[in-house]
Amino acid sequence: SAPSLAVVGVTGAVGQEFLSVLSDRDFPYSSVKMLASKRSAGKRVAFDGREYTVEELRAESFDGVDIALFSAGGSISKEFGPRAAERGTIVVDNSSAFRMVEGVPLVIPEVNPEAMRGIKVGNGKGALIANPNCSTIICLMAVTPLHHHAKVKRMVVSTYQAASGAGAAAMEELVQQTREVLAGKPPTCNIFSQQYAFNLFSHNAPVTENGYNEEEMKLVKETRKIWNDTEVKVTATCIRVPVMRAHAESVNLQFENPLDENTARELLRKAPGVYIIDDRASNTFPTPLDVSNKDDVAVGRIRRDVSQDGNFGLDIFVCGDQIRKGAALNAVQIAEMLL
Ligand code: 11C
Repeated sequence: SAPSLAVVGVTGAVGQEFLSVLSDRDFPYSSVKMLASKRSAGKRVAFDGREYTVEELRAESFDGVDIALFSAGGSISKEFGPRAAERGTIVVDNSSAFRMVEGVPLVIPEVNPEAMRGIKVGNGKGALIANPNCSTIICLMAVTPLHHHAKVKRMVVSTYQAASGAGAAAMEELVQQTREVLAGKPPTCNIFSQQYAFNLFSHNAPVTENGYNEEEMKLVKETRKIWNDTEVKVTATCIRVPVMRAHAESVNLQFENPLDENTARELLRKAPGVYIIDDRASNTFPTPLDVSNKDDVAVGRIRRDVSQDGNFGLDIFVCGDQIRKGAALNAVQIAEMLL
């Protein structure tokens, strides 16, 4: 029979996207609980042509729930994720709370589905499964097919990250600031500490002791876990740009084995969830708007890195919808694999 579902953080940007992805993909369900903090309890949300009342999240909320999709921030996940799993619920968690915990699979279905082998709805056992950070998902969707062919030795990532990564309120702040700046008024800064419209800045995640911010270190650590490769060298610089909901990433690759750009293009053409926009003659390459509200990740600017010898280096440019493949879609694809 179809599984019972719960959506935790249902009123947030990713929570709302969970609902539209579940509906778009005709995800089978017998029932669905809409859960959020006390502040949002009582609100109404629409799903599949019906209205639901948002309930306050409690440990008991998970009794009888087969699959819970969480996107309510790391502290809620830490508090309620393990309690849900103890009650027999399989938790697909979008936060960073459990990603690096040993034994918790960190999964991109197109990349490492084997990591969640044995976890299934119907055997009465709960589990935690982590959804990677959006920048990691979007990057590895494009790079993994190349990695499988020629083995990445070193990867240098520079991101151009959208407002949506900081939530619905940040998206509103970008619109409000744009209006204010155009009207000659000082911009309101609530979510970010500095002007965002008509500007860009280093990602707002806290800077750690080594000088990298947490977002950058997620790309380093999560890539190693997902590829099950402790040797791969990864470095990243993450930047917030005034774009609404899709991240862009410039990726420089060094391979152990040769890989020419035509073979790379062929590999990417065949890769699931990836498509190519790479027309040099018309200067047409991926943009955040191309992929906004879309499932697939776009790749372009596929070219040999002239700073490296032979065919051991490539540069690519990748764009992916942060809320969809970067979060909600990836989590729902994980849930589909549980059935
Ligand atoms: C961003 N990736 O674009 C971040 C937000 O670890 O899930 C999500 C942080 C995370 O700002």
